[in-house]
Amino acid sequence: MIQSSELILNPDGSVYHLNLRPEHIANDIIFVGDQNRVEKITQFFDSIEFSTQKREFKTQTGVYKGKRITVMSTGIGPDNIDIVVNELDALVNIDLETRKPKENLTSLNIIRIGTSGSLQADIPVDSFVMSTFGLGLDNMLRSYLIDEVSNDAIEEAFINHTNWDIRKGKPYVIACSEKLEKLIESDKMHKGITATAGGFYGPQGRVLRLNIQDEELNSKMDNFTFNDSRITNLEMETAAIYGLSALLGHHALSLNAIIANRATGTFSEDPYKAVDELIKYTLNKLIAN
Ligand code: R1P
Repeated sequence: MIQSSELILNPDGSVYHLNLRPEHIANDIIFVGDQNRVEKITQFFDSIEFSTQKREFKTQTGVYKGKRITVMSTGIGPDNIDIVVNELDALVNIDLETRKPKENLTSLNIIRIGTSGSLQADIPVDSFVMSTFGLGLDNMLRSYLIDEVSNDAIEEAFINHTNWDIRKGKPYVIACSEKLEKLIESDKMHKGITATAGGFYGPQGRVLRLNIQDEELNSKMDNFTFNDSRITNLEMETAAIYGLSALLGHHALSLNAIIANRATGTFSEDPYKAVDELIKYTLNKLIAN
């Protein structure tokens, strides 16, 4: 039995941070970072059956062209992903009455619709990137036993290529769900490795008033290749989503609208339009499932 200090439930039986009970979520779940993006998606729904919000975690469940979908905001960063994915998994795979893991486990389909900065000059602002792998620079996942889901070969190649200072923790690499990749892919999508940082400024190579440990890291990342894959973009959630999903048995795929190009120093003139296009693209691919 999982103690109440370990799996915290609210008085109404909902999980502690997400404020959700099992009946509130669909099997297909879209993650966004920004809580204001939730309604940018559900505005296209035929109906909405449930809405809630606690802190940055806003959730709406409804139906889009006959398919029940949950949309939720994760806020920013891998630490929030630890909360969101563990609590979602508890909703489907732990009996909240007996506080015991269920015998028959459920696999959720999790798709992130995010924004991100491109590291490649030829992946321009307003384009879309699908993450074939998440490269975690953030360490969150290292609290779990990850050897069975992480890709050692890419990890080692990246560590050697960048001369990574291991005092920052050891990068980890996790693949996307092949099932969701096949469902969502098209010529519109760039594909590649998405690097996930544990912060926005120093951890992504931005220098304002503080010196950073490796000023060359972004340029070393943009010329890293492994078996024809390269690092396309840098954001703050993908590797953590892939890692926890793989460990818990869920399918995950991360899509990002490129709103900044770090290689050329450009920013989208209309980032909302790019995100909107990615939302419509993803919803229509999802209903083909
Ligand atoms: C940083 O501004 C945030 O934007 C990006 C990063 O991953 C980080 O969460 O994604 P979202 O727009 O999906 O939040």
